[in-house]
Amino acid sequence: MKIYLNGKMVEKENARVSVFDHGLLYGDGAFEGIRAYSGVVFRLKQHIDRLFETCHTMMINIGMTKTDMIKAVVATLKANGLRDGYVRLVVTRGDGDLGLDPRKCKGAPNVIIIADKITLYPEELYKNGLTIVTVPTLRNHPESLNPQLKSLNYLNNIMAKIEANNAGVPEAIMLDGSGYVAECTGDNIFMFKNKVLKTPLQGRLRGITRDTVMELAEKKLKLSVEETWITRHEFFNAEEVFLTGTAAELIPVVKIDGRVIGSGKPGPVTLKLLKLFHQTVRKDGVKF
Ligand code: PXG
Repeated sequence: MKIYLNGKMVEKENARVSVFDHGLLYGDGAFEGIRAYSGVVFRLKQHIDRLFETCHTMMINIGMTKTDMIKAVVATLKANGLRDGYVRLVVTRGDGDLGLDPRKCKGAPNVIIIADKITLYPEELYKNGLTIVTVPTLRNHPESLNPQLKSLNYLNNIMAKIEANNAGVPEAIMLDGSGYVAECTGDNIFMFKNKVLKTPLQGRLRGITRDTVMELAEKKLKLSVEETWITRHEFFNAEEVFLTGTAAELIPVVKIDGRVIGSGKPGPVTLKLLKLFHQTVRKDGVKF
């Protein structure tokens, strides 16, 4: 396996960063999870825009143009002979000392690109739908660490994932500080009821799959789509619920906190959107 590390392709065994890297010491960095389908990197430009926005807010100067970054992602996929795969792009503050002051990271940030095969939820979960629960760990307050930042600080999502594991379910709903549904640990959440598709307005990452699904619902299915504040009660009483994310694509949810959702089976709108999503991923992106 070849890894892109600071402008060079290196073997996995030699792809190493310093123990003084502030991504390791403090979670001081940003990342993206990107997918390639049959030689098309799905919405790569949007992923690179989000990475640059995260780094801009964190005041990390990546030291590369967006075009160079797009080329580097494609080069990594090619170097590994992958037409379909998962790309993890990581930018850390770089090497500093044991203090948290980012000014001590005087060199360039570390830029790492890994391209690998993707691990997915088992097929039966797409057919039968997920059972999920709400966990006690809240999503970050936007003025603490804005969930819009895809930073290397994922500990609260990891705590929520541990709580999901303890409950024996594959994903978990995280609420925001006001008690509204924010998102799941690594996926956005949608509900469908009375011909309206709704998804949380705040407290969540602006997922690229989420944006795509909202566009498909409006343009192709002519649904009205609302970004708004949504409580658990509304999710419990939805006709359909599903999650979106780069890894999961669209996955139906059939039970939340013991309440059956709709018919208890993946709903027609979810299945239509999943089909439309599969049609769009091979067209909408950077070809290589
Ligand atoms: N919410 C959160 C908190 C996420 O981290 C999404 C939603 C979905 O966003 P996209 O842009 O992918 O539609 C994410 C992103 C993994 C992994 O397992 C995936 C994510 C986060 C962390 C790890 O590789 N998903």
